[in-house]
Amino acid sequence: MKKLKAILSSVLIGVASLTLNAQSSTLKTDTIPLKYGAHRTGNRTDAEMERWRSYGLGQFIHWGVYAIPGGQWAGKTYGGAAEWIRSWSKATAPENWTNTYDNFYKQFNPTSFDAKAWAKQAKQMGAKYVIFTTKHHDGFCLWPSKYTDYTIKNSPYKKDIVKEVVDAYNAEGIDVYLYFSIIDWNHKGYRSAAPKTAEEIASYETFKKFTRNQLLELLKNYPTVKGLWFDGSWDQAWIKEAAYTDELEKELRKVHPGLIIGSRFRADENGKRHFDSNGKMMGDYEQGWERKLPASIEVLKGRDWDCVMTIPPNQWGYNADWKSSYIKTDDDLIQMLLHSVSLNGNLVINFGPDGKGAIRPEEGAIAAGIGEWMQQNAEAIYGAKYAGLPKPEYGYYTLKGNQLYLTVFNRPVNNQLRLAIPQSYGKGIQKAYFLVGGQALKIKKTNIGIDRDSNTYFDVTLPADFKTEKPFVVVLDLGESNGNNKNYGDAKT
Ligand code: FHN
Repeated sequence: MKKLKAILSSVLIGVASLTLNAQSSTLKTDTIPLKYGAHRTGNRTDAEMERWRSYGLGQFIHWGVYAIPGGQWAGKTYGGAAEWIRSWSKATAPENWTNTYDNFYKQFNPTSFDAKAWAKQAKQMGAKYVIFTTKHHDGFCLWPSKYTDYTIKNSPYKKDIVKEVVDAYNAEGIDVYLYFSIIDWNHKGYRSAAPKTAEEIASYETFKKFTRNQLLELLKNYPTVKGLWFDGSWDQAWIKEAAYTDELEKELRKVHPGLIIGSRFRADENGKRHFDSNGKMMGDYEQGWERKLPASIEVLKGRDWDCVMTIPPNQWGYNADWKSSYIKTDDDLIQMLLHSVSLNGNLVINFGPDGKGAIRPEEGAIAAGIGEWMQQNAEAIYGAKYAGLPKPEYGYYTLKGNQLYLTVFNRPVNNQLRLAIPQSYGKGIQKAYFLVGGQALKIKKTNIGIDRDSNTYFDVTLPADFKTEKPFVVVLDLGESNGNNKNYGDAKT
């Protein structure tokens, strides 16, 4: 009998190990061997990345010669995003349009530009980082690049705008990230389709060299920058350059330790962007959240991310016409900010200064509105994270240490914030008070009598005489959960 048992158990062990081997070999064959996949990035734990995670709010600035036409020219209106106006189709554009556009730099003289005033306004808004367009798809460089004549140096303004911006923002304690478009409509070697003939390949090589030179130049000229924000990296020509872009990324990181690069820079050898062929993120954070927000924490799978957001529906550069579309309010943007931070992301709000360098009054008012709110409530934003709780119907939770912040956008008519904390959370609410002013709020643990309910309910009472027209923050001090919400007895059914 003993012998039989031993034989049986060895057979079982054999079957188990066969299954395991089969599983691991499946795993093995499922993982695609990659030379240029996501081998360097994702989930960084260094100080630079921790800092990036704590920003909460950022500013994006799209500025270039496209701000001169501002979405219209010669009595005609361009239908697309104002910073794309150079690509106005021949059929609808003013006569000789491309040539007109390519000569705008000769009149680019932004006499109202004041980098210090921009930086002060951004600081007042509460931005912790700025992403600034060094060159957009048109190829016009706002720094005096040695590698092309199409730069600010050859405009009437002459001075290095990137330097002015970097210095002014750094002086306000704001980190700077440089936006850089891979698409460059001005460079002769640039192309969108992958090169095929020897001539095309040679020409594209000049573009690759140029791009590398410019990137190294930017990092050398502005050593305080924290990261590069790549765009226009979707062309087949660029996608097919996995070996080159992988090497270049390595080089950029080497010359600038701590550099932060999002998932838009390069593709793997199978042409996969953002995520490699094995689904791993190819960058320090997910850079695909443009004018959209994730619906839940699950879709993010633990990845870092930020969302870049326009104020009108889809205009990044200056568009003179803000009348024909919905313009987000400061409350809209504060809500998006809370949405982002509550899911571990940063929100970056875009500004498009005009051709003279002035930030339009509407954007100024929005920045001031957000700033006013941030000055009182930023504690719920900077360094705050996903709270590990389901989203409450009143607004958004953010968490820092043992403090849970509830930013209320939807105030209940009965003034009772009923907060359902799952018992599995392991913590309960001990104290509640307004972030602004610190007034203590009445709090009561409530058994609302739902059978087999896995939540503990806390009713926080808002004073009836409390009036506000803005979202407000209630701080909830967490402590050890003092016992589950005892049911009165589950019914037998
Ligand atoms: O084409 C650009 C657009 O003009 C703008 O710069 C945005 C900003 O994220 N990026 C591109 C579209 O993804």
